[in-house]
Amino acid sequence: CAGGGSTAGGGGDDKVITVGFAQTGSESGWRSANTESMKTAFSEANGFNLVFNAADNKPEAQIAAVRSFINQGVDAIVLAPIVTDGWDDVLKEAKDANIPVILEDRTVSASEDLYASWVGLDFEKEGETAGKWVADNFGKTPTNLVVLEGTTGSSAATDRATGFNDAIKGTDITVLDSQTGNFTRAEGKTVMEGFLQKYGSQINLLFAHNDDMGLGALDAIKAAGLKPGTDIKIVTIDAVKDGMTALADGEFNYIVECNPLLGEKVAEVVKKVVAGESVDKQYIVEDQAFDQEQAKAALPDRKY
Ligand code: GYE
Repeated sequence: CAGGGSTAGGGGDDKVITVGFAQTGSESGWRSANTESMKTAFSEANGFNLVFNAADNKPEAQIAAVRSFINQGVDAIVLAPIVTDGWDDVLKEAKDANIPVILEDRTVSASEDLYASWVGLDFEKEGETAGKWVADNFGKTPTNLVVLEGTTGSSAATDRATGFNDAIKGTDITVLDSQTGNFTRAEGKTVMEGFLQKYGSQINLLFAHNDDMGLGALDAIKAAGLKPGTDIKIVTIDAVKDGMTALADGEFNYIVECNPLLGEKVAEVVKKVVAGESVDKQYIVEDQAFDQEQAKAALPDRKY
C-alpha cells in the first residue's frame, strides 16, 4: 500500500482498489437498499475489491472492523457510523497508516481532518419536513404525539429529533412519550405496545424515525383494536417500498424520503481520493416527501 500520491502508470484506472466497508448492520429496509447499492457500485467490474463487514449495530464491533481493515492495509475505508461519538482514536490510526476514510450515510463527531469526505443526507431537514407537516395539519388543535426514535447516539436519530422538535415548537401538539426502537420493526412494535398500554386512545399521532419502526407499530395498533392512519395518524422517514405501500393503502399518512442509493457517489469519491484528487468535504443527497396520493403515483417506479 504505497502511501498516498499517484501510482505507477499514471491513470491508475487499471489498478484494483481494495475498499473496506464498515456497514452498521441490517436493521431496516433502508439499510438493505443501501448495502445493495454499495455492493453494486464497489463491484469487481468497477475496479474494486470490496471487503464487507456489517456490525449488527454494535459500535465496538464496528470499531474493531475498521481496525481490522487498517491491519489488512486496504486502500480506503468506507464507514457508515452506527453512532456519532467514539471514533477519534481509530480514525487517527487510519490517518497514521495513510488510509483515507470516507463516511457514507451517517456522520461522526470527530474532527473533520480525520476523514476525507462524507456522502450523506440532511437528517435535520428530514425531521423538519416531517414536523412541518404535523404542525400544518394538527398544530392548531390539542394533539397527543408519541415518537419512535432511531438508534440513540446516531446522527440520523439526533438530527431528525432536532429538526422535528423545532418545527412543532409553539403548536398545540403535546409529546406524550419518546423512546428508541433502534430503527427495527421488532422494537417499533414492542415500544408501541408499551405506549398503547400506557396512553391508550389518548394517542392521536405517531412520528417514527424510520418506516420499519412505523411498520412494526402497525401490528401493535391493530392488535389494540385501533385503525392506523385514521385513529392514529402516522408520519415516518425513508420511503422504502413497504413504507410507501402502507402510505398508499392509507395506513401511514406522510413519509419524508431518505435516499439509500448512495453507492455510485461514494465509489466516485473513493476513486478520486485514492487517486489523490481533491473532493468536497461533504456531498448531501436531496430528499422529497410524499402524502397518500403522491405515494400511489410514485409506487410503480420506486426502485427500493
Ligand atoms: O433512516 C434507517 C436506517 O442512517 C439514514 O438508518 C439511515 C437510517 C435510516 O436504519 O432506516
